[in-house]
Amino acid sequence: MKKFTTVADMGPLDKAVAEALEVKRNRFAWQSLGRNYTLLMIFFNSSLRTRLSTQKAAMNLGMNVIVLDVNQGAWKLETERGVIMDGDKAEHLLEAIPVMGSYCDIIGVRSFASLKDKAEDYEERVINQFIKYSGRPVFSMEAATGHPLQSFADLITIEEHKTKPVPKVVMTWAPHPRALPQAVPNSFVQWMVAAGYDVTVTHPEGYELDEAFTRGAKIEYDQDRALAGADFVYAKNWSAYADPNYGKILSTSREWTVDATKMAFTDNAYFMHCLPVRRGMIVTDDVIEGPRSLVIPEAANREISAQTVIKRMLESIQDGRNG
Ligand code: AN0
Ligand code: CP
Repeated sequence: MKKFTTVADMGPLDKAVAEALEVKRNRFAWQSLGRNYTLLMIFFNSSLRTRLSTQKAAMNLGMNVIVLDVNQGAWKLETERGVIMDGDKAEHLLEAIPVMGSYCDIIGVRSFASLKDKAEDYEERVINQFIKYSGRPVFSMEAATGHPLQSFADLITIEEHKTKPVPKVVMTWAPHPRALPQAVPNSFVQWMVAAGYDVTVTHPEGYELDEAFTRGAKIEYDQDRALAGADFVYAKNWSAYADPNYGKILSTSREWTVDATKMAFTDNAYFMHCLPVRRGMIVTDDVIEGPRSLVIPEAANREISAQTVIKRMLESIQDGRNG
């Protein structure tokens, strides 16, 4: 595996899940695979889970890990080409990327959408520059339009808990006070459709996602109706995708908050969220603390999804060197 930014990079999902579950059963079986290899994790944005789980995953594989918070201690980076750099940015990404690549073997990048320029966000300019100029395998730790390590962990979690071959998975928009990217919902729907589940997306009008990601899912504007018979409820906020409101908050209605009344429409569904979550906005305390909440095992599976991806990258580096 040379890059990991989307579900297509993963190959067949049944194989990927089987490999992940093998990793989970014995996560220290590949301790010599990563020996003397270095992972560089680059954060343009905050993180708790991705930072810790990915570092742990690399350590399970015997790797060395370097973590860089670009906005804390590094030079401020210019990302646009052709600008006169007479402002506050001391270094260009086009030098910084190959320099960073020279100190490591694999790179993980977290870089959220600006939510200002839709074309730039949906071109995935930042992570694509890392892919192009670093000379290293690159994986997304949430980029502008996707969060595949999260979706892979979500898939593993559903596979561990489902009781039917084709569960009904409902992703519901829920309110949040700040404008959030579409990365998590984009990836989640894409992965769930690719897994062959029965997928419904529900949100207020105006919150339609890019069809490139939702193709194959049902869209239902009535949240109660969408939740009927659900086996898994995945709550998430996102800002508007459709023009002219790209990146804007159109609603903060707490009628969309997932509470016990909403969960009662489901078939005793499990509740999921990628975290971090705002209680009282996205979900009520009783639902997230309840016996059907999977948020903690879901977060724990981030170590497994990351380890599976990094393991595949190490294997292809070594295949290349041996072949
Ligand atoms: C981010 C988002 O919604 O993309 C990260 C989620 C993993 N969430 C926040 O910024 C609160
Ligand atoms: N779910 C997730 O990616 O969390 P962090 O933003 O804390 O990494």
